[in-house]
Amino acid sequence: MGAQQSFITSTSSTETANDLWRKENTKKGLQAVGALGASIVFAPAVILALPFVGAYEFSTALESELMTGYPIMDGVLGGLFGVIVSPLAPFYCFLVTIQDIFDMKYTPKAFDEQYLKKAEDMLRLDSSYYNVAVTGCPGTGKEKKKSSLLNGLLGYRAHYTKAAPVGEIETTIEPKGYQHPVLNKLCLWDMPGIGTPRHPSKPFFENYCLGAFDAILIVFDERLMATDIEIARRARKYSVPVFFVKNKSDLSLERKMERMEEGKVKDKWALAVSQLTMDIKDTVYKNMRQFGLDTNQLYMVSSHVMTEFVILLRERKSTGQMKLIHEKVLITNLLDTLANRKRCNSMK
Ligand SMILES: Nc1nc2c(ncn2[C@@H]2O[C@H](COP(=O)(O)OP(=O)(O)O)[C@@H](O)[C@H]2O)c(=O)[nH]1
Ligand SMILES: [Mg+2]
Repeated sequence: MGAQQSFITSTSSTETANDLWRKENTKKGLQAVGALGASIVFAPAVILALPFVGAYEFSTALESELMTGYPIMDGVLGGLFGVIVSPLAPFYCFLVTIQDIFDMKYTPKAFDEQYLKKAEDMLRLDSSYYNVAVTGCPGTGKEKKKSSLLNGLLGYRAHYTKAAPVGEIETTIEPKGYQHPVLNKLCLWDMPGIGTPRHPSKPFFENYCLGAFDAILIVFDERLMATDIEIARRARKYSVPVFFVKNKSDLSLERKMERMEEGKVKDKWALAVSQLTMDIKDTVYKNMRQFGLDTNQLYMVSSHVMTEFVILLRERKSTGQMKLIHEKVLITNLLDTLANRKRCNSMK
């Protein structure tokens, strides 16, 4: 009792959010059974002890707090009180323990100047910028997607000289900040893959001082991994806003459209988007709800579409013809969140 639910940090890179959910619930189940067992085993001792505890507590109260004015009389009352409540005590202990096991309590960390200093020294992070970390569990080779999204947000095509390197093998070794070419107070950080042998998930958040960023984008392809959940939970402790971004939606839509019969569907793209939304609702959205994460911050995008969209915005050309899912809304919400955050921080 009293011990708060702690974060389970020993996740492996192959562990999915579903695995973590099962693992945590099994642990909670076992803890609940343990609490029930302890309540049963200790019930006789608690029942016998409570009248004595009551008598002692009441009789040794400060003189000004005595109810009758006589310690002996108060002791008798305390003893009687103990007799009355003692049968209920084991139930009470059990209920409090259960509540503790199943309640996820998050106490936000207070703003820490030293932590920020550490991030500034280690990453050469300039806290006068809006710093956004682009992270995500690499999963298998096919699930790689982070640096491309970062390039998309910058409006850089893959092989542009200033773009972050992309490729089928892990190309990001150390965190690297990329200043936005238009919004020049915005710096997007390409982070190494979480949970790779080089960067095991446990110290990832702390190693890279993710708590010092202004926002974190957790990029995934088809499913959320346990380490993605860990990052989001830690971010919540540090009050850093998190955006969950399903990337490579163009590929997912293509696969869906290929399966549709020719001539039967009027707008294949719209139908594919609604099918993809359903898929995401069944998987990622469900995981986010299970772990109490803000499902409003779930976006489906394609890096390639994002790149072309940002280029058109930069060139002040019309984007009306583009088939966007959440590319525009992601940018809008990210910028709004960043602006609000700096405004709040400057008021502190
Ligand atoms: N079709 C498509 N391919 C993508 C998308 N995002 C990334 N890729 C491809 O995935 C591969 C690896 O991407 P990268 O960004 O380097 O992954 P990272 O290691 O997670 O940073 C590259 O070949 C990209 O072209 C996307 O939105 N659509
Ligand atoms: Mg990369």
